[in-house]
Amino acid sequence: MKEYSAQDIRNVVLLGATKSGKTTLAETMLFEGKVIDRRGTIEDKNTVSDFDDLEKLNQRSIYATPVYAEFLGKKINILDAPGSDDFIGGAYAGFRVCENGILVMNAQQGVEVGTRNALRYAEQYKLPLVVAVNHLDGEKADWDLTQHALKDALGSKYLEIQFPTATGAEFNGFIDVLTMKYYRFKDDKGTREDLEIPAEFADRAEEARMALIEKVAEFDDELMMKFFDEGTLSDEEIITGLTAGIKNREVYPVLCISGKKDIGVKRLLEFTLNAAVAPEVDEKAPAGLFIYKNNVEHHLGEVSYFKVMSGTVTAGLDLENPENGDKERLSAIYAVAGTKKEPVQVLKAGDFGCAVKLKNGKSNTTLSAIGSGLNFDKIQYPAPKYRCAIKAKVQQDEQKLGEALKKISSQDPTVVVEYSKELRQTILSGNGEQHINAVKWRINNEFGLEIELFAPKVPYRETITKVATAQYRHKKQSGGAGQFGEVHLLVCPAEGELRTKFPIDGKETQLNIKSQEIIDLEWGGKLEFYNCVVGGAIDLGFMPAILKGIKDRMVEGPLTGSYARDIRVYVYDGKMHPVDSKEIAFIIAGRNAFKEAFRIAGPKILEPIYNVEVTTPAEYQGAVMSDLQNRRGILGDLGSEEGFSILRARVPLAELYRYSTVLSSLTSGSASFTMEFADYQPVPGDIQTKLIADYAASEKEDE
Ligand SMILES: Nc1nc2c(ncn2[C@@H]2O[C@H](COP(=O)(O)OP(=O)(O)OP(=O)(O)O)[C@@H](O)[C@H]2O)c(=O)[nH]1
Ligand SMILES: [Mg+2]
Repeated sequence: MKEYSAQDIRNVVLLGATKSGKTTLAETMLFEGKVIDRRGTIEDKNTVSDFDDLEKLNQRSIYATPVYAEFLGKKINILDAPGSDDFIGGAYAGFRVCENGILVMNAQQGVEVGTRNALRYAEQYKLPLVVAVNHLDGEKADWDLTQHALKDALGSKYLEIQFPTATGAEFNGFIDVLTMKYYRFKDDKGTREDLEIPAEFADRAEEARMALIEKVAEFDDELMMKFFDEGTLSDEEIITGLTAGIKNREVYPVLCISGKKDIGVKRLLEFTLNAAVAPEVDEKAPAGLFIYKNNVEHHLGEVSYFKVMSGTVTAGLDLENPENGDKERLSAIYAVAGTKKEPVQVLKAGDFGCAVKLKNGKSNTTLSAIGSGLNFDKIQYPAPKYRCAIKAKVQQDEQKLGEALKKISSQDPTVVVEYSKELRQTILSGNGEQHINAVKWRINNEFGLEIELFAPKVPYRETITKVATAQYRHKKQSGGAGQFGEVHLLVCPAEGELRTKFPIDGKETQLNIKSQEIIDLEWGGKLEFYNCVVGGAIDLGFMPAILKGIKDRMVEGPLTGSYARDIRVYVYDGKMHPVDSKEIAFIIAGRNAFKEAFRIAGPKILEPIYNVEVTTPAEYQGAVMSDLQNRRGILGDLGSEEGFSILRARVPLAELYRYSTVLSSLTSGSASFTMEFADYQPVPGDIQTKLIADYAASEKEDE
């Protein structure tokens, strides 16, 4: 392969709704670029891009796969991203390493949620976009509807470059108003005739060309003057204006294709190559690469896919990981088109490649020239939306499962695994249920482990609502040294002003605070501890032991074993023994007195509440709302945005398990949502009764 410098490299990510035809288009681009001489299909499971077992099984892309083609003296690196929201991590890699996007649309579906999401990302990551309307050969393809919906979605950025002469089975070509030609196709191998525009399309073509000229004149003052003077622009001027408009993201040009029938794909490649921006990099600077993906592949082992961010990378080069100082030799480097890996000697800044069996080869890692200190920004993935608990079917596999999960999440950083000490569960999070099911498949098939996925426990909290007192005497006489400690304490909710007057044993009693400790608990909320002991009934030295006993008990609240919070404890009396009083005795006495007082102080279970924000097409607003209410959600204010409703609600976490899946089926996959922890609130009485009964039953089981 020729060595390419940045000015001859274009990096393009394929975006768009799932099934819009990105992988099929990538395949056809490879065919047109003569990288392959036969096209595979999704149905035959033999495309270059979807080569992973899981992708073949699901007949959809799950990872972003790089391919390339050499065309018009340039190298185009194409990243075929997954369209499904469940596998959106791959698209995020694309935003990080590509300077351009092609938004693929399905003319049989119009503007889909996936299309809208892609448009949003393009805005956010400032990607110049070319829109390819695909599936025009499809039975249900409708150009007018698609065009209409696109105009709506793109607003003033909409710019028609091509329109089809027919759709559906008759789709065999289109009019291009930039070249003013009619391109007609004879077969599905891209064989093209370049013809004059037929008379019946002449007016429409003229009209679209005029709109094009008017639009591009806006992007350059000189062009605008010329247009005012002469009423038109030359081909060259149109291209100058158009290229500027695309680069500045002032227009999204719309082209026509069928990736499946190889209609318009070569023209799309040509157009994109002319319009796309080159990477802005310095090949003379110290070498540095950024790994945006890694994967274990048949016969190769671990493959790390990278973009050269700076300098020149050669086979045999020594680099280092700037984060841990590890040295790494790139013994061989490859240009990649899916499974096809061609060894090369040199890859210059801006180019894509891969290396195998690197020690520091994980996604989101920089390798750079030793001592250069170069460290490139990481990919910022979206927060996971689906949580579940995971365990091995057989206990002995737990360790192997831990290793498998570690491997999977290092390859796919949108898979998040954490052990919750509080819940005593391993929590697996991802972008959606399908994403998690894909993880399950890998654990079963690649690691040979059987697992169970289930609803994670809810991190409840416990607190009290009333004042209560209790006393406990711990006494133990066993042969020689005995143990003795007695504690009298009072508890009340840690809210409002600090009280010191309470009825104790039927008598209004004034407590004198000698010392205090206010503790911010690691699990949220407070413990306030007041020593009010009079007349040296308990030595000051035993106070830490009493506090320790109380804290121990707060780790496992008496109602459901959840953390307790927001409690004031006043130790006001007790007893010692001159010989047998020791720390352990006061730990036990403090713990038990606290437990007893807690039980009679109107204990309450608190549950975590989340702020949920759902964006849904307005037609589903009612369904989404009533579903949120069924989840004990309290609806907040309602917003709207171009046909979409934005619903906000406070919803208990306990009701949010599998919410992404349910929302998706309620809205035919057209809504998206975010959730964020808000605060803790008391659970309703009936739920409290049930939680206490469940806990009591599980405690019995454990005995
Ligand atoms: N009729 C028709 N079908 C197409 C065309 N392009 C793709 N398809 C079909 O549409 C389906 C989805 O195509 P893919 O290429 O997998 O779509 P994708 O955008 O990569 O989908 P994800 O990987 O899920 O994001 C397959 O069955 C293709 O054969 C096209 O131009 N015309
Ligand atoms: Mg795909």
